[in-house]
Amino acid sequence: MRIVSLAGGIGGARFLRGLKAAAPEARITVIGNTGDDITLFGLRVCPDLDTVMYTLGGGIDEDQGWGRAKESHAVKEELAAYGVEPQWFGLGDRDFATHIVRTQMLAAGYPLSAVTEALCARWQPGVRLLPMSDERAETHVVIEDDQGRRAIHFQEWWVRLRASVPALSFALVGAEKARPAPGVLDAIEEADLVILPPSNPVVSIGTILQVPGIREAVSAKTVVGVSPIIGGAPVRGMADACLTAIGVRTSAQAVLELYGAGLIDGWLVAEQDADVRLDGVRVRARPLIMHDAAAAADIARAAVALGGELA
Ligand code: GDP
Ligand code: FO1
Ligand code: CA
Ligand code: CA
Repeated sequence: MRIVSLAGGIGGARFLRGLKAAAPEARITVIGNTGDDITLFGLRVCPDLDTVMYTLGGGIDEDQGWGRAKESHAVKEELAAYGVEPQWFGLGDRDFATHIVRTQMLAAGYPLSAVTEALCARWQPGVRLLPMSDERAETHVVIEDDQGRRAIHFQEWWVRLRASVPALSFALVGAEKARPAPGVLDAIEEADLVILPPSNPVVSIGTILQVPGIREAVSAKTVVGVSPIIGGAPVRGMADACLTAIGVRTSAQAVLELYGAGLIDGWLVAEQDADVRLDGVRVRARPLIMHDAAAAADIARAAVALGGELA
């Protein structure tokens, strides 16, 4: 069986760990969000790709959900001692090595997809991890504060401001010129099932779907989604601030309507959201909190089973 999953960071990565356990025989291709990517200190950082790679490869900081386990911060402290900005983004020493390798390979002319494959040769995530695009397309957020109305990088809004200033809108800068990375459209076309994990519907899944051609390719397949919203709130993170910015309520119903019946065939919701419905979509209620790897595997098993019913 061939499964394609779009994925953001923590929610996507934890679900994928469950999917590997639930479908050990499946060939899984992951299309990762690169809208969160940022260049810092001259280094290219790809938070969502790295979160998937480290989580599936056993190198993640489990409590934090991003960055490396057993991390130290000597380089960050030294940069701060020079007064170098930004100081609001916490890159660890071990993580720095990943960004150095990536930046060196990009500078040598390798596309991000080839770089990601090279990094995964070390981590052996057990899935094929593809960036959504080799072209740069970064999410920016329009905000308004005492400095007026301006657009800032998504990471500045998310990490420095903790989404405390309302987002007026999001823009994927470079989206028109972005093409799906090599292998992305073929993987979708060849898939028996496409799964939308419980990733941020706006700045993770929504971003991937903005790469020209990806939404159309996914819509042609059997697609099962897992709600990242339970009982009117995100399980973790600030997805509610992202949904509010695009005029969508924070509910499993509203996220399903955002994706739409044209895209989604099956929708897994938590038991308290069992009343969710949409014509053309089969809704199933299940415990959806990924307390641990076993819980994530149960959710993934339910997603694959629902996909099997709908195929
Ligand atoms: P990020 O890139 O690190 O923000 O991660 P993702 O985009 O992959 O996922 C973030 C989303 O995952 C948030 O909207 C959370 O509500 C959702 N999420 C996190 N943990 C869980 C969980 O255990 N169950 C469900 N259903 N959603 C979760
Ligand atoms: N998230 C934070 O909240 N603070 C950080 O300092 C931070 C650093 C960081 C470094 C590398 C990396 O791969 C991820 C990092 N994240 C950090 C997480 C990440 O930027 C965001 O959670 C996601 O991009 C939002 O989806
Ligand atoms: Ca992300
Ligand atoms: Ca479909």
